[in-house]
Amino acid sequence: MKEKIEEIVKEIVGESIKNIEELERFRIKYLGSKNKIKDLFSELKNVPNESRKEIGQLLNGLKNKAQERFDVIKNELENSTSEEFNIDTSRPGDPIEIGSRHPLSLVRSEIIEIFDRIGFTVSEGPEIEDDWHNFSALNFPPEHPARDMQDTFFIEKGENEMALRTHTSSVQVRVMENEKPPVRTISPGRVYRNEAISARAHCFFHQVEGLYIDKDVSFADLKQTLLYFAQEMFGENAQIRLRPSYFPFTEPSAEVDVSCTICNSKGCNVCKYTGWLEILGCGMVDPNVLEASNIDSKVYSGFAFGMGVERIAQLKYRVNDLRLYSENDVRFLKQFTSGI
Ligand code: 2U9
Repeated sequence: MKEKIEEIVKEIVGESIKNIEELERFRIKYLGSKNKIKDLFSELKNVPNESRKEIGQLLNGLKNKAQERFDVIKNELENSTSEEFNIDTSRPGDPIEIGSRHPLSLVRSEIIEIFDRIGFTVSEGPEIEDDWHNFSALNFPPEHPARDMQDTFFIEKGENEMALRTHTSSVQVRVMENEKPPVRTISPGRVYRNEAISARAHCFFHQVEGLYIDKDVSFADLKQTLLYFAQEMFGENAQIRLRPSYFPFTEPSAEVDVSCTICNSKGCNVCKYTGWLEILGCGMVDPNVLEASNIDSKVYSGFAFGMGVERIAQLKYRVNDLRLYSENDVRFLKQFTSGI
């Protein structure tokens, strides 16, 4: 019996306990309801009378030793600054923060879905473009000011002159070159312009441009498509009005206003008391543009439109400082619900 007690004393002293789990294992082994020392206590009745008292005292000493070691280590672990010792595995985990989608992504997706419902596909293309796809094929004359270094970021000078695209119409030139009409597509994407950055202008922004080419496409088709878009985007009471305008790639061209959704056209500071908000540009594709991509302009006609995603987001979320959309400030970004 004495040997057994000594053996357990050695065991208790020799146990290595480095964390809460190991301490708990120690507690169960030496202090728990079915511990090793209790087993020895139950053997006490078999010990001869004359040595029972002594063995009883030794066993009590053993029990105290186990308790002491437990208390000391528990104290050490509790006061330890090391993370490892203090992990409480029964605590609930840290909540995983779910991010939210960027406001421009939300608006872009909404625009894509609206046009998807009337059969428009999505086309994408390169952000670094050649002169043909960004300018010449779109009927920009050689001396057009948009080709100026003041307006466009050129990348390589000389024979292989390349530039950051100034609109995603360049993507649609590629579609016209590669596909036969009917063409019904929208091109969302980032575009670049050589502008000083301010609340109202940025050197890059996002567009969705649309193109529809088929036999007998009319200006009435264009108007109806844009009215459908405005009502899906801004509500069924939204109205549109078209004002004559000019773009090299469309003829006739128009700028499109939507009735002010903020004041119900009564007049407010957002619509500058006009009741109207400018949201897009549009027009019938200039025959020169169709011919440049080998589409017979006597057989086919088409309409096109373009909008700035930031502009729509400004109206939807009333965020006017364009810089906020690209600064990645989490305090700004987390305010937009992703709908998931
Ligand atoms: C092809 C032919 C014509 C796309 C068009 C606009 C009018 C337009 C602006 C709106 C605000 C650009 O983001 S913005 O600054 N866009 O006003 N875009 S018509 O016309 C095309 C496109 C492709 C082949």
